[in-house]
Amino acid sequence: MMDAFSSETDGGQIQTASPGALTGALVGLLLAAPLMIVFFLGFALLDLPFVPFDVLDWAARTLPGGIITFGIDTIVALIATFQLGETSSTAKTAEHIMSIAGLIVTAALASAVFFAVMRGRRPVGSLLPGVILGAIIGVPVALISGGVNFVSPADPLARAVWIIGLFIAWGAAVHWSWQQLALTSTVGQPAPRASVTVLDRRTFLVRMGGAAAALTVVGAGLGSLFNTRDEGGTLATIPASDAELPPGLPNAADPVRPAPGTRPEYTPLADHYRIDISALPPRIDGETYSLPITGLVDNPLSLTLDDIRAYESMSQYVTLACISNPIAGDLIGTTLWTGVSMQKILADAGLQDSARYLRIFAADGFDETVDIASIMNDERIMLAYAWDGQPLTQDHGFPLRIYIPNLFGMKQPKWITRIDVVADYEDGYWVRRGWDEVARMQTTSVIDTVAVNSIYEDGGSLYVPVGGIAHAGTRGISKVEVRVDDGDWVEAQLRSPLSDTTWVIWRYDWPFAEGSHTFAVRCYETNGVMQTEQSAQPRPSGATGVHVRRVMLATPDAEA
Ligand SMILES: Nc1nc2c(c(=O)[nH]1)N[C@H]1C(S)=C(S)[C@@H](COP(=O)(O)O)O[C@H]1N2
Ligand SMILES: [Mo]
Repeated sequence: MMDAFSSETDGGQIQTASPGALTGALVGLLLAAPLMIVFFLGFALLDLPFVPFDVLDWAARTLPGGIITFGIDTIVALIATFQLGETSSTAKTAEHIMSIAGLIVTAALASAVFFAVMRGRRPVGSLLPGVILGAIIGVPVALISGGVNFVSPADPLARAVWIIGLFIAWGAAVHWSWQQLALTSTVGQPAPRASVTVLDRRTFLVRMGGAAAALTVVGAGLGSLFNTRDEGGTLATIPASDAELPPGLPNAADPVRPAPGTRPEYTPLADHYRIDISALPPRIDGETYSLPITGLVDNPLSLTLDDIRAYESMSQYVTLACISNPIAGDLIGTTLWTGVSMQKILADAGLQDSARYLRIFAADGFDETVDIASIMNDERIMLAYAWDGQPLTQDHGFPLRIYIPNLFGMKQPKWITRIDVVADYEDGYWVRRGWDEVARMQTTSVIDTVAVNSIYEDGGSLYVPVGGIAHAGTRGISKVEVRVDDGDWVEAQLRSPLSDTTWVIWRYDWPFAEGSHTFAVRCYETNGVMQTEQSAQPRPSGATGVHVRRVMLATPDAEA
C-alpha cells in the first residue's frame, strides 16, 4: 500500500511515507465539501456564481443533443417510475445534486492524480504544485462560468478571481495535506522536529474529515440563514389593481364536472412545470429593461416594459406543453397569459419587404426563429408579460416571453432580450440539437383518474367516474372515446374548454364491474381526424399513442 522511505534532513532521520492515489482521492473529497460550501456562501450572500450549476449548464449546451435527450429521458423516466414528485422541479433538483456530485468527484480525481505525481518526492518546500493543481481546475471553470452564467450580477473580473482563487486555495490545501501525510512518523515514535507537528495518518485524516464536516455544516447553516433572496424583488411592477385575475373561469357553469382526481383544469402557478436550459433562471431588472427590435425594419424600436404595457393588452387561456412530455406526463399546464399581439408591435416597427422571420434571443443564450407569415395570420401570437394576472415570475420568463399557439414550448423563448428581423430562416436552440423544426403540438388524450374512491350508485347501478384531458393545440377536440378491456370505444362527455387553445376535460362514468380492468382513451380533432394510435417517444416530434391504465376495482362497502 503505502511504502515508507527515509529521507535525510538536517535534523536527522525523519521517517516518511508517501501516501498514494487512494488517500489523495479521499483528501480531495474531504476538501471539496468545504469548497462547495464557500462557493455556496458566495452565491447566497454576494450573488457570486455557484460553479457546479455553471458547469452543468455548460455541459448541457455543449454535449450532443442525443446525449442530453438521453439524460433528460432517463431522469423523467426515473421520476415517473419511482413517483418522485412533479417532474420538472424534481428534475431540476436531481440536476443540481448531480452537478455538485460531479464537481466533488472531479476534485477527488484531480487530488488522486496529484498524490500519484507527488509520490516519492520530499514533502518540503513551497506549495506551488498545489497552487498549479488548483489553477488547472479553476481557470477552465472560471471561463465556463463566464460563458454561461447569466444570473450573477457580479463584476466578471471579480467572479474570475473568486473562482480561480478558491480553487487555488483548495489545491494548496491538498498539497499541504499531502505534506502532512508524507511526513507521517511511524506510529509510536515522537515527532522528529518540534516545528513539524506530525500526526499519524489515520488521526490526520479523521481530524481533517471532522474539520471539513464542521465547516460544511456551519457553512450550510449560514447559507440557509442568509439566503432570503426575494424572487419577487423587481417583479411587482404591474399595479395590483390592473392585474387581470381570473374572474372565475369562463366555463364555471358547465354541467360536465371533472371526474375526481382529474388534474386541475387551471394549473396553480406554483405547480406549473418549468423547463429551461439553466440550473437557475436568468434574472433581469425590469426597471432598466428594454427590448431592441432591429434588422429589416423601418423604425428600429427599443421598448421598455412600460412601452409594451401601453399597447392594448390581450389575455388568453393557454395550454403550454413541453415536447419532452411523455404521454400522461405533467410537463403541461394551463394558465391565463396576458400580453400584446405581435402584429401590433411589428406594425410599429414597420417591416421591410424582405422581412420573413424573427430571430428571438433570450438572456440564457436560448434562441428561436418565428415565421412572420404565421404572426400575420394569427393575432394570438403575443409578447406576454403576465401569467395568472401577475407579472411573469423569474422562473417563467420575466419580463417577456412569446406565445405561439399550436407549438410546443421549445419554440417559445422566455426571458426575451432581443428580436432581430431577418430574411433567412435559422434553426433554433433545440432544433440544432435534433428536435422537430416545426414542433407542432401533438393530439393526445390522457386518463388522469379512474376514481375508485368515488364509485356511486344511480338507478340501482354502480358507476366509476373516469376522466382526464385531451389536447390538440389550436385544432380543438371534438370527441373523446374510452374503451374498457376488449369492449367498444364509447364516447365520453366533454367539458367546454377555457379557450380554443386549451386542453379539454373529458369524463366517462363507467358501469362498474369488479376486478382488474384496462382503460384506454383516444380523441379526435375538431375536423374529425382521430389522434394517431401509433406510439412514439417524445424525441424528436413529441410523444404520441393511446394512453392505457390498468386498474383493480373492488365493490365499495355498502355503508360507505
Ligand atoms: N429562454 C428560454 N426560453 C425557453 C426555454 C429555455 O430553456 N430558455 N425552454 C423552452 C421550453 S423547452 C419550454 S417547454 C418552455 C417552458 O416554459 P415554462 O418553464 O414557463 O413552463 O419554455 C421554453 N422557452
Ligand atoms: Mo420543452
